[in-house]
Amino acid sequence: RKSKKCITWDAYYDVDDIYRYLTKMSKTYSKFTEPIVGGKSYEGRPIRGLRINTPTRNGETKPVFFIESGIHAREWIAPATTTYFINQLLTSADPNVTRLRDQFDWRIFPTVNPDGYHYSHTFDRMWRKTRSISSNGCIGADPNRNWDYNWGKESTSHDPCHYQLYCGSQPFSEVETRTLSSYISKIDNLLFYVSFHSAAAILLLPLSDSTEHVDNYDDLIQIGNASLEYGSKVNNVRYDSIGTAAEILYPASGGSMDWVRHTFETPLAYTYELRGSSFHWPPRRIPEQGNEVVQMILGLATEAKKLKYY
Ligand code: ING
Ligand code: ZN
Repeated sequence: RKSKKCITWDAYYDVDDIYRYLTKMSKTYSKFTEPIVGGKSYEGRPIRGLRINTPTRNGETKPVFFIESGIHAREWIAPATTTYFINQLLTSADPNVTRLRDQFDWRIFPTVNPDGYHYSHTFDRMWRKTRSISSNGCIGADPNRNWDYNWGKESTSHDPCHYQLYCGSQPFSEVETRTLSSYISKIDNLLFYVSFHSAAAILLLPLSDSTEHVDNYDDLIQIGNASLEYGSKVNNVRYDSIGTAAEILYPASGGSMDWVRHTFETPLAYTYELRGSSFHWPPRRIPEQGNEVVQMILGLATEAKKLKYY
């Protein structure tokens, strides 16, 4: 049975409602948006997204800003803030936000693990993984351990029955990561890759499984700090820290951000862990984090421009 709810950011919505919202916005703003499909899921759902790309005067191409959320099913605040962010990009009259909208070719995918997300809404609130069935009958792999860079090493399990961290039978064993990675491979001019998780209130940089720093680490820190500074002004809350996962959280291999950074040398790749505790965040307070995310992304773009990344 399909629900028919309109998204209003005072509740959490299942994937059908989110997809209907994306379709609606692509029609309302058809002059400069289009529905995009980044791949598909084990149970056959599309990974739907929205491209926002306002026309330029001379038809020149813009750097791509890619956003992905919901790779972990139970982290509901992530898709909620991503759709909130889309809504602000499309409807805000704030000149900072309209300028932000016009500067990039946006590819935004709120729920890249749609099966898991749906399952967390209907059967198990704490579900994290995909819903693929292993040969031994256990269900799901962690889609943020399944990408083909240093696969299967840190903070990972090779046991298909592990509730959280099973990395899959091989790199890209999951159709969601395989198809989404293929979509990403076809993007030219990818400047920003941002992934939203919850709920540690930290900002992570690549690479996640080593304490060695990438060549533009200092820039990543400077741009990331600007982002957190912008965000902190919204509600007077500051994220706890910024750095690589290996240094400020735990070393972890096989995540999307690291594969993108390593494979394409994408200059600016980040993972935000939004706020909350135990993946719970009161639904009526979604706009609070949504507005924070708008400012944090604006901070990223502003500082990156200062450092001449675009
Ligand atoms: N945290 C992330 C996780 O996948 C992370 C942290 C991000 C690790 C990026 C590696 C790469 O474990 C949550 N909350 O899922
Ligand atoms: Zn997560």
